[in-house]
Amino acid sequence: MSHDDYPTDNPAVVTCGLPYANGDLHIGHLRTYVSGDVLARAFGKLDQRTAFVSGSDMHGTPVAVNAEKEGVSPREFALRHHEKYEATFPKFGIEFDNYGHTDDETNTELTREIVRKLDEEGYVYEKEIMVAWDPVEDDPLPDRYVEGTCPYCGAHARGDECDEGCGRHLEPGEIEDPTSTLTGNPAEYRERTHKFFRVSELQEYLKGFIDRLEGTDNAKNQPREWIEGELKDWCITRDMDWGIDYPESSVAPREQRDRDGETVEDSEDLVLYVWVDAPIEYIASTKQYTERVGADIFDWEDVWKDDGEIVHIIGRDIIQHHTVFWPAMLRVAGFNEPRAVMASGFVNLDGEGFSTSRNRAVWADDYLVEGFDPDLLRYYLTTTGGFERDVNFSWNQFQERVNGELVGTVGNFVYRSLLFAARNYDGAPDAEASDEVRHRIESAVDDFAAAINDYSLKRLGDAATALAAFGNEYIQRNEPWKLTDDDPDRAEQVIYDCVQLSKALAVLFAPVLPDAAATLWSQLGEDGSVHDAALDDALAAPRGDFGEPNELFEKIEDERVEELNEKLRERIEAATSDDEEAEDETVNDDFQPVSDDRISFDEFQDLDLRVGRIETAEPIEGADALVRLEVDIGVETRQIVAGLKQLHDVDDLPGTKIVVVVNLEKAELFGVESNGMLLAAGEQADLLTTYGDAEPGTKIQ
Ligand code: B3M
Ligand code: ZN
Repeated sequence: MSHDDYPTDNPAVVTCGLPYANGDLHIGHLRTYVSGDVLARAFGKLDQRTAFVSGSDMHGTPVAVNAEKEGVSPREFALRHHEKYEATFPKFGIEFDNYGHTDDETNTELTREIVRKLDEEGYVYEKEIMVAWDPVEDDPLPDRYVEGTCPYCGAHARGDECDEGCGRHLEPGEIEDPTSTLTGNPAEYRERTHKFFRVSELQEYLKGFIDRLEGTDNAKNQPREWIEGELKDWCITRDMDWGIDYPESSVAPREQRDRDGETVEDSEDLVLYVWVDAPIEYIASTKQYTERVGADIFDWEDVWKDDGEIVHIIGRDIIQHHTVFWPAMLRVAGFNEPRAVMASGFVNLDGEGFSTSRNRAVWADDYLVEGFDPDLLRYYLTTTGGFERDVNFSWNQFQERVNGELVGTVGNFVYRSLLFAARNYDGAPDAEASDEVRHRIESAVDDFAAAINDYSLKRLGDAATALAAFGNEYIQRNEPWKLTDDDPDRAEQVIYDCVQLSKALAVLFAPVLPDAAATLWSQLGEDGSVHDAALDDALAAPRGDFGEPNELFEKIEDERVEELNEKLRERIEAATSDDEEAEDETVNDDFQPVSDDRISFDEFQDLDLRVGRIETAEPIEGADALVRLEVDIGVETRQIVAGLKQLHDVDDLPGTKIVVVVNLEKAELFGVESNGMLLAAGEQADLLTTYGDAEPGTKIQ
């Protein structure tokens, strides 16, 4: 089945992945929300009826762990962050039609209803499984309470997600060598009874779904491997008390056994896994919107139960949840399936990942305090790279894009056009648009609509910037300032064209640059709001009178950029030295305790460790972190797969000397054979190398 082009007669819902209500927002987080807002506004331009919704993700261990560290209740902690997010988004022009949260009544009720339905349809069963437990504290260790090794790729992983390696969702009990993230205690496993959703029975449905799915290529391709492989059932309950209770309020039998098989008293609660109730907020938030505006304006059931266009905008690390578990739930519960999933790359800062703990971030609040217009950041995030690609942010690159494109191309064109028009004609001269300009605007409008249908926000922004570049070229080529005396009619014609182009720019830029487009619209003396104007208005006649304009964008000076870079450096240094001081005073409890079990020298000798040199390195397509390396180990060249992509610049790897375990059994990662393992320290995968000039092949002893 292929879908009709936008605009369709059906209502649409554009959603953004729900932010966990557990910390401050930085500009990297804003990428998906800005993108959602741009798409929703662009749909509006096409006259596609749209609701733009999201909400805060209040439950789960990402919130519970941080609340516990702060010593406050998860509800109080999450609500505080929720309120902050709700206030921050509009400051970046991100205007949700509804922004709720997963702990509110609408979502709680809807979640219970949907889970009850899964149960009634026979898609839920109970199973006894071994789950991680802190034996010292006698506490269960669900999801982010535990970390260890991914059983699929060997990377360091969180309890429910291989966030540094293959990106897979991990089921309870799957993680190897688990330790508690709070106490550092090595975990043990205990038997518990949990509820499972029979995702495996939906394999045929999901195969069809993924063929129909639109959006970005990563979201359409990456899940194939999971869907076509062994599709496992999904554990939908957790040993926690923060979350939504399982609808029947208790799961029987509730007893648990300790290691010796003794039954011990059950003091823990069981709630739904956060990934069950989180996406349901997409529906709940739409429902709240309907409750507010009335079903005649927007009916949530039309979209979710009848024919609607559901578009999810998410980070690429949560593709599996949105293309496997979520459509499976929707299917069984009798709801519509998503039409498209757009999965974005991450945002890096000066070439490295953002780091909340190292204060290595440009915080949303900092950006606003610096007094920059949100439009500048929106433009940068939308048009710097394709949606799937990681985008690098640096103040220098930011300056370059703002000064070059927004000030130099867009601002320059409209300012000189409107100034000339105001001074010579008090507004738009009396003329009609030339064929050349009319056709050029028509083709920009076509590009804009095609970009929406291809889910390419970059192309959408580029269509407008290219039109401004044409405007500059047009005014330069026609030199109206030379014509006013000799050929006044021709001068009027040229300037009218420029005013028409400016009006088209206001319409086309409205999704990406909502503030600047609104300013331009009023500079043009147009009635109403540019945000209510349709795409066709790009070609409607400019209204008439207007006075001298102000510049739309302000140039960012070099000194300003130096200042901003300096501030960032100082902040990172301060955070790093705080860390060092803290480490000096106490034993660093970030590290796992050293095991009491010793190995013999013979056992150590079994390990064949060699010096290697990376010859080539290339990212493995579809895998978030994995890189395929060819490594010279003296006696031969080996192919090794390692989780380095997000932590190192892949192009810099060739030539690096490394340490390789050469007698490790072969493994297959993402369908690529790995013949050996390289050694690296810690989460940043700091590569082990040699101090002197030991040649590849040299044995390490
Ligand atoms: N709260 C955030 C994340 O994993 C998570 C998204 C939920 S979307 C339904 O990126
Ligand atoms: Zn993995």
